[in-house]
Amino acid sequence: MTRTQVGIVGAGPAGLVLAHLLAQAGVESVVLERQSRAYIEKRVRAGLLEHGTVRLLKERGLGERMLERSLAHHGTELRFDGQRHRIPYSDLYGGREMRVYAQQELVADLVRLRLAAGGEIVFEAENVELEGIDSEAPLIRYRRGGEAAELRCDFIAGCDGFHGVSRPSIPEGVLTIYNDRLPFGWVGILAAVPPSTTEIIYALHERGFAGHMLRTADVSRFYLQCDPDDDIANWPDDRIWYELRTRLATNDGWTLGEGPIIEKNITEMRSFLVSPMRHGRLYLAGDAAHIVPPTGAKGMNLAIHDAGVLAGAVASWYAGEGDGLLAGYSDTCLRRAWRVQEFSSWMSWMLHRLPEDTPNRAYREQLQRARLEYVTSSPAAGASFAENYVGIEF
Ligand code: FAS
Repeated sequence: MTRTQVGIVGAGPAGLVLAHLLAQAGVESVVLERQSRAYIEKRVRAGLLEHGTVRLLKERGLGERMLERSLAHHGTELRFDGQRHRIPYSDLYGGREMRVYAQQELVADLVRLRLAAGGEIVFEAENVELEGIDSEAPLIRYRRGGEAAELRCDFIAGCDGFHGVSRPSIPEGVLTIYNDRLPFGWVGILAAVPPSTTEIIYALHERGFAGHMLRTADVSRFYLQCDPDDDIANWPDDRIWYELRTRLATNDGWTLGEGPIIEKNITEMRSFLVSPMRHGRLYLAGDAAHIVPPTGAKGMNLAIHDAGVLAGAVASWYAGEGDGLLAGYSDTCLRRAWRVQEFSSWMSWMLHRLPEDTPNRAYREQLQRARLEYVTSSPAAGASFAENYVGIEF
């Protein structure tokens, strides 16, 4: 059996940032990751860093490569009725910018920096099981290379995402679960084609939502609204490009560059959250505790925010300052999580074609239009959008 102060399950943004911040506070941890290093460093997901996330990574010495290679963004474009409406969110929110940087690049940076600093990450840790989470010495059992292993710790951080083992380890009846599956899904597309825009585009079209995100100078990320239970086999490349061209079209002749599609999959749109985000000595962070629809590009940023709060609370406990911050961990994170849930849900319902069977559909479509016109014409509404999109600071 080995021993550490904090056992971290999951080497995603939450787990890796947590490990770094704990080490900087002199707190030891071991990260247990189910997948291989190569797999997690290739897994395509998020791509937009909020202002607060960039600041945290920079201040903690974790952002050098991100600052070199990422693109700074100062506005976004909403499109409807073939018209383009730019929201200059940096001008509307104190000059704060966002940065486009693929999640897998950030994960690779965090792994490399952690290992270089002598941190311990156990890859391909299988059958992770948590025991004694409501005792003062919880235990993590796992297997590695066919050998059984045990990790005794003071705290366990469940950073193992929505499908991890941490949340289910909390006894029945402890958690209040909030769950809202939206009636639309996204076809997520990664294409080897330079972006046809310098800023992210969100478009509402009568055929459905389309998004033109960016990743690098030669790779672009796109999203197309689809039925949540659709099958990617129904989306051959030529249909994808037809729908993107049609839904993103403008009246001023803007054209979309096309190229080979390197990856495509279907993501459901869900809002999910549990409260409290802890039980005994187990603390949940990131997707293990909450999922937001990707419309607002919030999931990864919220995960990193949780890690920052948890690292501060654990470090304060070890510094002999009592367990006040640990006791307040869940409420602090949930306050932000609910703000992010509300914004992501509001943005999703504003930008997606309403399903045919939506009750009172024609009326709700008018509400959608009124929201779009308000947020693209009123400086006050634009400023509120900017504050939420770039990352609200409580
Ligand atoms: P993660 O899921 O990233 O990491 C959890 C880690 O735990 C994984 O490495 C996993 O392998 C590991 N794990 C799981 N079970 C384990 C076990 N039993 N034992 C050990 N390890 C285990 N967010 C955005 O902001 N913008 C986007 O555009 C966006 N697009 C997305 C597209 C897709 C297809 C998906 C699935 C998500 C997307 N997200 C997006 C959300 C996503 O980025 C998450 O919010 C983010 O990864 C959360 O980070 P973590 O909480 O660290 O969880």
